[in-house]
Amino acid sequence: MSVDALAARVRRGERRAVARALTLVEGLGPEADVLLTALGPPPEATRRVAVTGPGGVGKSTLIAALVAHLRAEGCTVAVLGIDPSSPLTGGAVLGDRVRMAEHDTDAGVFVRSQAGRGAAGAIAAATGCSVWILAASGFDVILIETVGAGQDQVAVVGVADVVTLALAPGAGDAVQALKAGLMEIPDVIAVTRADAPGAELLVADLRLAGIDCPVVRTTALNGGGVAELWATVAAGVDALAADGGLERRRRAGMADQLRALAIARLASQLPGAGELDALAGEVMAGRRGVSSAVDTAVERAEGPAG
Ligand SMILES: Nc1nc2c(ncn2[C@@H]2O[C@H](COP(=O)(O)OP(=O)(O)OP(=O)(O)O)[C@@H](O)[C@H]2O)c(=O)[nH]1
Ligand SMILES: [Mg+2]
Repeated sequence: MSVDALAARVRRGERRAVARALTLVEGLGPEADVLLTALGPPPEATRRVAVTGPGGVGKSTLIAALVAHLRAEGCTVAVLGIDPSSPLTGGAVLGDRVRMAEHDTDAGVFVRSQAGRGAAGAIAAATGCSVWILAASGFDVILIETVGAGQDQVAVVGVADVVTLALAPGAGDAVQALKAGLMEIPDVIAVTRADAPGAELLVADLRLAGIDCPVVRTTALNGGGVAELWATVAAGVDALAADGGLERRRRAGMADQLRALAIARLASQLPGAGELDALAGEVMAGRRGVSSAVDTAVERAEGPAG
């Protein structure tokens, strides 16, 4: 099938074409560029929402509840799960599939898991391209699940209009990370498992720490707080859209992805360990300075990039 034919089928929202297009862009090769160009800019109205947070806090359960809420409202939804690269949490993929099973036969829901292995920049770029395709195929809402709560998250969440941080009772570490500036302040915080002891303590903790973004308590298992969470998230996107901030934010997210990819490419083009070892020897023997050795390393890196 030609790329133009694939693009046309993606625009009609044909599921198999969407799946194929996603596989294509995950490779980030030249065909991905051709496909995205053929698709053209996707509709702007699609809401792109990240749900991020430490492992096991209830992100997938919350997303399944959001999907149910959105479907009841008549919205179509695509879910993009970024598989954790950590072997410790690698089992989450299957769990996600099981929890989404109730939506399996619903044509208004599309679920895709994406490998999270590789450089943060590459993951973010692949996610950005996937979001582009899902938006082009006409979904009203795209939900992106990512595990993590540190700086490695920043690049991935850059593809979202609104970032929801999910925190469960007992998430003292995450509150510390927020306070210390190790984690970007999200747009919205969902305190998950609000039925469990400690939820009020966590909310109080966040307030004490001076974190002033909206905080919504959710009990995804019975749908509690899910409508309120969606209303808060949607209001966040609408507020951005109203003053032109949405376009700026999406462009900044794209710039972040390009920067991360460029850094990853340059890093991969640096001379190998042997060459660096030889340069180190010259520096240590006093034959040249550190700065000059770095110049040489960078010159050699630039070579293949043309
Ligand atoms: N009591 C209670 N348990 C919940 C709630 N939401 C999720 N859980 C439980 O929390 C556990 C983890 O839920 P997941 O949705 O898989 O969490 P996750 O953040 O997606 O996990 P990873 O993808 O592995 O990081 C499961 O056993 C859920 O049943 C809730 O609202 N209340
Ligand atoms: Mg999950």
